[in-house]
Amino acid sequence: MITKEEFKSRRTKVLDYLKETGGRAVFKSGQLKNFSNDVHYPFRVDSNFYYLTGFTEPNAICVLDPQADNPYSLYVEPYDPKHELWDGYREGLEGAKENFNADASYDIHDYKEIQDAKELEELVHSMRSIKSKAETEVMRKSAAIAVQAHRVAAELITPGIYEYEVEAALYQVFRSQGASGCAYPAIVASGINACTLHYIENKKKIDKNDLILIDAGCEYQYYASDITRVHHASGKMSQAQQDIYDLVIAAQQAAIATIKPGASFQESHDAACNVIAEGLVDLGYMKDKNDPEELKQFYMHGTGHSLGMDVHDVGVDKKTTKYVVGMVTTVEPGIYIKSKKIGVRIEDDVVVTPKGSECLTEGLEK
Ligand SMILES: [Mn+2]
Repeated sequence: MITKEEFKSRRTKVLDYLKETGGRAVFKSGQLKNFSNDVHYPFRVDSNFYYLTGFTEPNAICVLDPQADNPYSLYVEPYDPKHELWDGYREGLEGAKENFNADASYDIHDYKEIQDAKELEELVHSMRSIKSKAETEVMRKSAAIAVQAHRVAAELITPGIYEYEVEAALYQVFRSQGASGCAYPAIVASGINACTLHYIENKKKIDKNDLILIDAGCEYQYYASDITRVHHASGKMSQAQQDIYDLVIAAQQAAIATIKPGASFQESHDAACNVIAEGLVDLGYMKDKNDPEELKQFYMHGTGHSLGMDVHDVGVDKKTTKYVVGMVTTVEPGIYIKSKKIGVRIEDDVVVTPKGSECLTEGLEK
């Protein structure tokens, strides 16, 4: 759990920055989106807004202004008994002050657009890229729920069931363990579907010879987990499938071994690429292990991305960023061979520690 004090210390950092550079900043929680008629999509608060306030209602605005009498103002929907009957409780102006530490609170309908507001996205993103102890603990829980879901899904897999049945089992675990749901649409891709990187239709019947790629994670207290595993429908891989699987595992190990403070995202990617290229040459799929274009036919995505409140989290440039203690990254090499209906990706979530790294999804069978 993130404490009120931690939310406050984040705001203090932004206010200190504004003290030095001048101006004021505005953050918005976001708007409800219509689904049909009077029904809305489930609301999910803007990550930057939540990061600074802990407030999760739609149509709210946070103003940070170190020159003002009240440096932290929250504009919110007022408490409304009629709204409470239909759509639930609102904190209102009182709750904004009492429960969310606002120095002042106002009716959102009285808000006038601040024209000279500063764009502090870069600052907040860089703050978000380094996770505190409390954030790491929340992410550990998010990861633990996802690990459990992947175990249940693995048990379920058998020839003849549909991909969506596996998806439903994942979701069942997410919700029953207190996660709000999926951190991103779950991928349950059997056979050739695994070669479509973001396949989310999940509607095919699983064939007895299929590999099944499951890429799924949950959102727990606004923090994501992101795990990929690959299973065989009947439990016994063909030689070709096994060769590719083993190669991806080796690439992942090589990439994880590079992670430590000061090393770069690019170094991890290069390590995975080297293992995969060499292996694919040995297996006869590639001719030249030093030809990046040839490699891209089989491995066309990055080896990892920052993970946090957003599944593809902010504050990291994969080409230039160096690891810092507290960063969390996925490590997810893959190989895709359409002609053989083989798609393998293995993904774990790793936090950078002073000595190297710690895997938050450790222990989930590969
Ligand atoms: Mn991922």
